[in-house]
Amino acid sequence: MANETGHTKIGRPSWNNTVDALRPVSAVAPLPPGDVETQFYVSWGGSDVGSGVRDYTVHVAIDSSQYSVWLRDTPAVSAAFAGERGHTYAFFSIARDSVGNVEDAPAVPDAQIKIRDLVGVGEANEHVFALKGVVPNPADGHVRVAFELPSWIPGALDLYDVAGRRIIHREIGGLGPGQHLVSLGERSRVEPGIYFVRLRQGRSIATKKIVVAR
Ligand SMILES: [Ca+2]
Repeated sequence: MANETGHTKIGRPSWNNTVDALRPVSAVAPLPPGDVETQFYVSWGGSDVGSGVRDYTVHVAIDSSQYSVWLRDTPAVSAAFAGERGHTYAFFSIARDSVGNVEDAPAVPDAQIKIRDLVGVGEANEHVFALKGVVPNPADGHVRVAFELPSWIPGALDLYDVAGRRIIHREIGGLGPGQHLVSLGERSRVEPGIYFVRLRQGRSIATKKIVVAR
């Protein structure tokens, strides 16, 4: 950048004569369908008129939460991301050019991926409504519940204690047809004891007594 007397203050060999007032543009590339792998590669790229792209800051939002910075000021254009089953991840990138112009955040994410809770493959088959139980059985503190859904109708998975109090509630609307394995104790482990798991989707309801062991 040049000062008033025309002397160059910052010695960038490839960019030292003209003022670059134009912001760069960038985007995260589309992501693959998240049916199987919990780890995937995110890649992005951009361009800039003037001084050129210096680096990128990549943001991520989990399940429609607020965006947070995943990678800050990185010159890289791809990185591995480790997600978890049953969650949706949305990404966008912000490019910065070599004189410090920063791209505006987009109104919608550049790319999104949903990592499904699939137990097996075979989505082409007909599926039924079925609560199969916990895996392993008796359950550990994570209480992984295996079930099958026939449709995309919204539903819920609930865990009740023997006194009938609901301990955990989990929406399962986005899972869709297929075999699923969902952990109810992923945020805080469930104490040992006897519980009831209730699966509900539309008018279908199934309940199973389970044991959580130490
Ligand atoms: Ca520029």
